[in-house]
Amino acid sequence: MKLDKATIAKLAEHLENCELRAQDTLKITDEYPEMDWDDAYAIQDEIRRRKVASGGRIAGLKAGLTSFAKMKQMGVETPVFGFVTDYGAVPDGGEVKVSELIHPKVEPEIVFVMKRALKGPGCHIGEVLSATDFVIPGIEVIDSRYRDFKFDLKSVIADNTSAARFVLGGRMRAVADLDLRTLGVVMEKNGEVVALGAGAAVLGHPATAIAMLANHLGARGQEIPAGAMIMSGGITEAVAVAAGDNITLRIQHLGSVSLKFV
Ligand code: OOG
Ligand code: MG
Repeated sequence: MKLDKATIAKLAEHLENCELRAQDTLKITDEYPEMDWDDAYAIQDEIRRRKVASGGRIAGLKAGLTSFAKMKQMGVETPVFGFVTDYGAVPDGGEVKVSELIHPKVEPEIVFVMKRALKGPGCHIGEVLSATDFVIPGIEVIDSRYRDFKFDLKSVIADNTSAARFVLGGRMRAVADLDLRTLGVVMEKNGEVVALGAGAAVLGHPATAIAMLANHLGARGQEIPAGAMIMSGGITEAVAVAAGDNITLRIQHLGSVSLKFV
């Protein structure tokens, strides 16, 4: 760790305020270039602590930057991990108010719900698949607090990996019946196809993202709890949205899920 506790608390408060007020900021490594990975996750943990302390609930976990399309779009090379909150949940077909966000984008994701806890190190996709209760389709709405979505990995980790809103829906399916690598993914904006992919875009197999999360948490003495909902990461590039847009995600065998921006 390169930053002291007071600096971590100050940066967490700043980033959370930017989120709650829908105000952008410059990436924090501009001012604190010495900050390291532990500092970045410590800032994210402090944001999480603040939310729970003020009565919020953690609704799930997320892996991000797990597909080549996303890594290329954002100019980074390593997955990142974060969390989503109760107030981020949007019902299927529901509305997202763009006035509450800075510059939202949507991503198609395969979402895992676990029946058993998972703990690294050494967690592999066999363990992930045997511990998975079901998968469902999800649209993640990301909204980097950094100006023009320009960040480096440490800054985006501190900013809870741009987490903002999410919608889950469609059909829950057991993983034993599916080949998650070849599931076709189609995302539409106002009835037009804007992104296409398959599950293998996420690290060759989306369960790899869940294993990486378990190993990441295991290295810090934590685990994925039983029952956890986990977003495995955008399969395609994220697509910018504005008020008036309708988004529908269809995933082969998993049905569809949608939301509107108002
Ligand atoms: C970081 C969050 C990425 C994903 O699924 O790749 C993410 C960002 O691109 O702003 O959630
Ligand atoms: Mg995502």
